[in-house]
Amino acid sequence: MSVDAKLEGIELIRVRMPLVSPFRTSFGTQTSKDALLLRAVTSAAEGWGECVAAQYPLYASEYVDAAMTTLRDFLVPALADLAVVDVNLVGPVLERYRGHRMSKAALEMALWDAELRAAGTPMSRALGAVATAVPAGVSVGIMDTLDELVATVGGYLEEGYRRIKLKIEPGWDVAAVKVIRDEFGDVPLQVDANTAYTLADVDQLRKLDDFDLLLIEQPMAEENVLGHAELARHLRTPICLDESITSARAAADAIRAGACRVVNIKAGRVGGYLEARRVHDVCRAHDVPVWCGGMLETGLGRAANAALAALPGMLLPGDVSASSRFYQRDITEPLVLQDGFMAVPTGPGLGVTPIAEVLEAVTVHREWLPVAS
Ligand code: OSB
Ligand code: MG
Repeated sequence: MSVDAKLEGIELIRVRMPLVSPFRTSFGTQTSKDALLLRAVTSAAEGWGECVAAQYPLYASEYVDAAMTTLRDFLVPALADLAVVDVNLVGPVLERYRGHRMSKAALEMALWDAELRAAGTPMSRALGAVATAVPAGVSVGIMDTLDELVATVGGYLEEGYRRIKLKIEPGWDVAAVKVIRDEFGDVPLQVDANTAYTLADVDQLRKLDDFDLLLIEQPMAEENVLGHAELARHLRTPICLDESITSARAAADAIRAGACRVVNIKAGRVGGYLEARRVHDVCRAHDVPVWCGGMLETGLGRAANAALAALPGMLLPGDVSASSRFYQRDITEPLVLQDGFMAVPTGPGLGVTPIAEVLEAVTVHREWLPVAS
């Protein structure tokens, strides 16, 4: 299975892609996507990684410019200590640098893709995925009007999406959920507050209990794990944590504290796909259902997420949507909906590769970082 390859270097490729429509959340409105792609060049194969840090530090403290600096000055140089390209060695080699999980995740992803392509192994198989296709959910931004929300959700349901997630904030919560229930009946529905509430909002949040939501995602601040445990005592709707779950250890602690009954797993947020699998394993051991989150990934991250979403503990549909949810033209062959499901890629590694001309057209910066060894 393993091919002993040496790492020659990492290319950082920054791209900017327009979104098909503005994506509004409680932390801001996004009209384009800045992604940082990593191309790992090894003696055996090339691999691709994607850093999910956004242009601005609004969802998380990491952001693209900081990720580039971190990778250039610390993380990529640390890979000189890697004797061979082996994904299991990446985390340990980077561990002495604190935080910067999205940057670490991107690097691990690129090296893993190279390793898997050299070995001819799909990422889904390496992860231990069991499903060959995963149900697709879609994350729906805050809109100017309820009519606009109904039209947007109606369009997604017509496309075949199996679960709707509404972004909420104070002033856009109960009415938004009610209009979707009134229009579309018992469609699988959940909400995501991205930390927009506090315990003082408990009466408002309790009103959501009337709508049979699958879950409410991250109602309060990232650090407020015990506050979520308190809130949970007042709600029937299960609380799901996203921002708070930064590692498998954090997941274990949150579960023990009673802060969540469901967990959103994002590889970037926890430092990589291997730690994401550990989060999955911890939750599964506690019978806590998990689902795969999204960060407006290009086809590269989208392919990896489809593989992650195929793990056996992924008991709820994820924010695993088609390329067309965000992009007119993805940098890889588009990932498409098939009867409300996303196929798990079957080719070696990620199973998808950037299309050179498309990548070229959206690239705003390239930089080669040789790895001395
Ligand atoms: O909180 O899940 C979130 C997008 C960017 C940052 C945070 C979040 C999101 C989403 C998922 O809601 C969007 C997607 O489908 O990729
Ligand atoms: Mg979220």
